Amino acid sequence: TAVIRLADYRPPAWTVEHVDLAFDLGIDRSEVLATLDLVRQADEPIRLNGEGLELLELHVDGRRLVEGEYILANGVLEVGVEGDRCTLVTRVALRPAENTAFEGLYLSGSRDKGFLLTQCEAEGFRHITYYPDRPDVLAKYTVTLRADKARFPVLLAGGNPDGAGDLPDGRHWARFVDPHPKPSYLFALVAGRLERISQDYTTADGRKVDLHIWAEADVIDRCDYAMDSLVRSMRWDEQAYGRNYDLDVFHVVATHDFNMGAMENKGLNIFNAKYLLADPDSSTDDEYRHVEAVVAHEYFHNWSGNRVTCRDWFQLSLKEGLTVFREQSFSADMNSAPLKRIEDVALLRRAQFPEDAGPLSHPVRPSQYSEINNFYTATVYEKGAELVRMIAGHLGHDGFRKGMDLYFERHDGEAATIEDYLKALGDANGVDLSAYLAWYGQAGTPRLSAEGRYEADKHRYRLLLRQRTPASAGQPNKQALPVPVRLSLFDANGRAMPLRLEGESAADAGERTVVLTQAEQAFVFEDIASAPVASLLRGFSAPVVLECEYAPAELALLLRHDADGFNRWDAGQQLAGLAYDEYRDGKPEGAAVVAWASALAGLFHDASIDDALLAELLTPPGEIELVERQAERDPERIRAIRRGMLRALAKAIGIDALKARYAALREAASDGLDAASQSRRQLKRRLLDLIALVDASGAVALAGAQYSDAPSMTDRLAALTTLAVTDAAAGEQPLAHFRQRYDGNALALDKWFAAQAQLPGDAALARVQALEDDPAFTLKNPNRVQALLGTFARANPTGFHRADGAAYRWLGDRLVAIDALNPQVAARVATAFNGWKRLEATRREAAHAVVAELAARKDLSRDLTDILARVAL
Ligand code: DPP
Ligand code: ZN
Repeated sequence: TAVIRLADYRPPAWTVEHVDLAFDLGIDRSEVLATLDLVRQADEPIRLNGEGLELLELHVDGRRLVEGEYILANGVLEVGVEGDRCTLVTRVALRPAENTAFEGLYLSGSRDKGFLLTQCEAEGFRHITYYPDRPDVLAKYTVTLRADKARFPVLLAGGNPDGAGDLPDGRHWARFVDPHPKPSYLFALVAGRLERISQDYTTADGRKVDLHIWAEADVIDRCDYAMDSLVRSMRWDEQAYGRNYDLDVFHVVATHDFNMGAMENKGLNIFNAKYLLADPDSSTDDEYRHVEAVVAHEYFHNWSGNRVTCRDWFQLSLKEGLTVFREQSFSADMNSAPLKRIEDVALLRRAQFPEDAGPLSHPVRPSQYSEINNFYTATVYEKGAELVRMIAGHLGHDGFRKGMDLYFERHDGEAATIEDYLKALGDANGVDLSAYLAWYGQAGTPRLSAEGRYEADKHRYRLLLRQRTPASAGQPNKQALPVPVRLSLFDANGRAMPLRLEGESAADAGERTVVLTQAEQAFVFEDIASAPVASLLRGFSAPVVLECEYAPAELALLLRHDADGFNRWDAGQQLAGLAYDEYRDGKPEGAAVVAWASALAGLFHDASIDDALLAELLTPPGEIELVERQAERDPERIRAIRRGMLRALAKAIGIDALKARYAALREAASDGLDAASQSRRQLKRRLLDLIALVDASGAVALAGAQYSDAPSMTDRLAALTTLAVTDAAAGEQPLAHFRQRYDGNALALDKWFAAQAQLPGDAALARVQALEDDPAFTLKNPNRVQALLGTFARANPTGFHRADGAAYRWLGDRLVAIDALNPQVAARVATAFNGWKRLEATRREAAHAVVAELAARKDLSRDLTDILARVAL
């Protein structure tokens, strides 16, 4: 397969000033008439991308071309023309109902009831018409939709409405004009039977905007929370970044058939229903937060992505990392900031660190790809957001805002690069940020080692920091990066000490940031009265793995006293890691186990700690992160050790105390969405799981009662999971009840599939296979595939990695079947094989056999082939 390289970038030879698209829409067949006003930029023929299109007509400047006057090969239409401008017209036919890959124009739902929609990022527009389908070609769009009025009463496209009316034969039309030049990946249309909810909004700069959220009739009453989130996002972007919305209408549409989470098409966002619909009866608290976050994310793209877009797909993180960071800040403002930080870092460690430690590792700005769809990764998104966060921290709040203002102003209407971004932020502040560029180009998670030495006679504390990034494919030697380390020093009573570096005259208050720029640097703090405990990387100030040899008592001190909520949690995570090591090494009474359990048992009774934070503190690193603490991966053993630790924790707190607290939380329960109610539900769930480890029958009784009278999905699903994990027989009846209660509710059924896909052990594969026979299961729906197959392969280590390799072979078969329908989904599920090399020998061989066999096939999609080729290495 062809490899595309950043180093080969060349500006477009022809740009598009204006494009006029006229669609005649039908489910089996649609036609697209495209009129492109092209402008020459270089002495080359016009080359337009197009895939899977039936070319009906081609005209250049009014003259119809016949075969031989153009070249059509390998997805490119090539036409040689004289002159510097030309008008090129194509008419093509498409087959939406046959499009199971959900890229380009396709049908969501059934033939009788479903609706038509598009997905163009990254390269879907070439499945709609012939076009220079690259993000650095920005054009103004006029779009006319025509369709049968009864079958397609609603016609939507991006931009402002510009007329609509009836046509003969029961058809109608609608036109849209987008005044803002945009790349083709931001084009969208929707046509079908949809209901809407609407709201008026006036921007800070006085524009009146009609907000509409569209969904099918059976779910339209679940869109209110998304509308509320949208309004708050719009207000927040005005206040935090001075960014106003820029069209007269803003549409958001929900679909159950979507490859991604959501899509920021200009003026017409399209959402996977999973991230738009929410109601207490079918959505968990986590899902409410996801809806809020994704609505915000897509809305924020209107500036970070749409008004300023990416020059090429290598720059994807320019919009995604930045927009994730903007969303994280928004969510932190809307909810608890430390909890949001904990959630985001936990995700980074669970998803991005393993990605960056294996064969799929790539820089935040990759230097090459063969299939761009495979680079919508945790590295580009989540690590990319961490890079923006570091830079924002470097500039400070006001400096970052000044920098962002200049970036938006300087590059409005342009396709920009990471260099442009760093330059604008630096110029606005009179600083040079180019050192951060290395973070964008270098793969792998840096290791930061810290060694503190207290010199009692001189009252000095010397902190030696070292960095090292492990070699990765194509990058044997890594350079030193700027690593900001936010830190505090605590005395033995848990008080933060004033900080004065050698050579400075005045001391800072209890926290400051030092920046490591070399491979190794020492920082000497003066006037330190007693041996301190260092709280390092506060707020997770850089995306690194911290290696610091803390004594268990030191971590316990931070866990008790650190005022930084994130670091307090992280001290607990590190201490739990040490406790894990002791368990692994046969020392269940070791110092770390005791320190961890007794510190948490103490905090359990500390009324000043928020319930949700306590729930997080009571959760050690998961089975997937703990892999890092094993030379070879044996999921059964990891799970057994982790459960042993949790049992010790439950015993240290005491079963009576756990039950009493659970009862009190249940007493105080409400179905409200306020933070306190959500926190109570989260802690309740955690306690139920801890109780189950020491008193299984007691937990089953509590969970049974909780399931029966649960006022919300959060409580219901938590109880269901505890029941199914703790006692298979006790889980049967509630699982059957849940299945029936939510029949026809796709998002609730996804949770039912996912909950069972996670049940551990050797029985898991047979259970998943039986679930494939459920009438609600289909390989055609991405959410359903992710719920059952994706959850099993990624979140059920003991089930997926069974020693006989049966689950690997089964998933291999399914990947081939999914790939024939939807390559993007197949490729995503296939990443579950990423860590096969770290498995213990039997499993490793079994996984390798499957991966190697698949990688040798010649009949798979480019998406899946690319993942397999890299994973197999
Ligand atoms: N729709 C995806 C996102 O918003 C890709 N742009 O992240
Ligand atoms: Zn995005």
